[in-house]
Amino acid sequence: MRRALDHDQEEEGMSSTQQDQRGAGAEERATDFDAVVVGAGFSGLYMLHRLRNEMGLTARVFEEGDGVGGTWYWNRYPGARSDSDSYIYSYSFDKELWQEWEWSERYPGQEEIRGYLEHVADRYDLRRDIQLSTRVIGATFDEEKGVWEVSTDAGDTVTARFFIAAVGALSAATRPDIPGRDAFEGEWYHTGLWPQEGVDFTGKTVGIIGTGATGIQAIPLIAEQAEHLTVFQRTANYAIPARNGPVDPEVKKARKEDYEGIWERVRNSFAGHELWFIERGALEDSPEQREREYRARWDRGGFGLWVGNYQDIFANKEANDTISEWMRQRIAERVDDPETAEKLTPRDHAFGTKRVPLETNYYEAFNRDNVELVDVKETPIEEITPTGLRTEHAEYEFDALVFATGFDAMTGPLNRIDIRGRGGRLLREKWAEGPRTYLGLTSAGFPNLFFITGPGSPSVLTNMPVSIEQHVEFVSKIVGDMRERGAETIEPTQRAEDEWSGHVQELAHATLFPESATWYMGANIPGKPRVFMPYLGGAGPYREKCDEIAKNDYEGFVLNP
Ligand code: NA7
Repeated sequence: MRRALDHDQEEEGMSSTQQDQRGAGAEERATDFDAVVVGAGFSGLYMLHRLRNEMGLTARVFEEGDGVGGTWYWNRYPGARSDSDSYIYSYSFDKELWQEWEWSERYPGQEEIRGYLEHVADRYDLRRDIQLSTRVIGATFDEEKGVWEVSTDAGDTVTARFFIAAVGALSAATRPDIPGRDAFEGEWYHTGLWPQEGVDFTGKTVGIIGTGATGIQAIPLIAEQAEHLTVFQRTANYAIPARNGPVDPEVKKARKEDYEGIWERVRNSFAGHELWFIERGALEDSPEQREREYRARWDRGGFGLWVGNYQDIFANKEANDTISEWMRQRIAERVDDPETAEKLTPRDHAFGTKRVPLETNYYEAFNRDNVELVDVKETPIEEITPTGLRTEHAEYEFDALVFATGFDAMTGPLNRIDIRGRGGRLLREKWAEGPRTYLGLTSAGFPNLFFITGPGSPSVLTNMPVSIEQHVEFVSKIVGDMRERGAETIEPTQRAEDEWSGHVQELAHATLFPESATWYMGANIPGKPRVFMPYLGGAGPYREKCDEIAKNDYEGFVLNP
């Protein structure tokens, strides 16, 4: 209630410039804001900048955290770092910002990214339209008025023409429903909801569940601090060396001089990196040639071995076997104990069909005396106890238990909000069998609702800031074009949505991806529909598709009037 009052006072106290910024005809408008944006991470901050600073619209951003940063606000676990190179894990919309900002290492760490986003919030004067510590709990489309009514856990109810979900794809942290989950009496943490003040594991016995991208970053560092660390692994991963470190000043300089070139290449690439597939099939090369290609990428570190590899490794099992087997050999070389090495070796899925983590000393961590690996497929976790955890074969005691168990990806953050479209229909009910979107951006029956990097868009298969900028810019263009033609609402046709959703599945099922149990498939959440969620067509082609749709008078959309 207090926040609602604050908000009213703020409105009354608006300067004339601010009032001018509301755009022509604002006084007649029946909404509190032109747009409500949910989330103040990479997406929400840029969306606000575009809408308010560039287009002169009014917007309010609601953010659950008590600071900006989104993913980089919450994920403060040891080792939290982007797996994309820092020079492109950045905004590109402002050349000066990109030129001025100095990243200290090849990959940006959590604190540095959060600092960068704080800087962005200040630089573009965004904070005054961001309401922190406020979670959006509901958004209902009023069909008569053509506006969204948005409610928050702080008691606000505001109206807006546009409702923009910049909620992130990996922001709904999940703890698996293991029996006794809440019985543990020691400290427990989820990596995606890490305490702001950090955690000191010195002298402690620690258990960690999960060996995804997060667990793989955290385990070597927790191992260095803790007295003893037990790692509970369900699925072994193929992790690639990150090879982090400072970037050669000459390389940095050359990059700074090639702003246009870099972003032209990155935006039109498949995955939003400066990486390109080898234009041959893996089996067209001799084993010696393949070895050279794999080794070069391995030595360079990073995603080159994943999204810059032979073009057929994602679709042809035999081609994929060559890289999967090559990766298994690298693991065997690095882990001293053959039994532990075998446990760490993935044999149940094809390389690259699960998100490939980057690592720094991950495999070596298992050579330490204070680290133990438990394969929970072999010996399932039966129960979490007040003092630790029990598997089929043994009982473990811990001072602290870490859940590196991931997220209800892509749909989770949206389904946690009661989003009601035409006829009061709930989005999560519409999506009961899996997400249905047009372009991963909109959904039929939910006018003026936009998802930034939603299910059905390239998003998580790409370098996120690149996809985020494309979506934010496309949404801005739609909103601008609507203003120009006097349209009040836009929504996709059922047919366009069906065709797009079918296209997303068709592309996925032509590859090996759906055969692996991944969060891309919803397989990490019991009961979640098994539907491949991201769009596999590539960021560059997707961008072209969006541009073409806009040019063709918003083909697949209905604009009203
Ligand atoms: P992930 O990649 O979903 O990893 C979660 C890990 O937790 C993974 O190893 C899971 O095993 C494991 N897990 C989940 N539930 C259980 C249960 N019930 N028992 C044992 N182990 C379990 O999440 P991350 O946070 O690592 O990474 C998310 C994304 O963030 C990442 O892909 C990047 O894009 C950034 P599983 O593999 O499902 O068998």
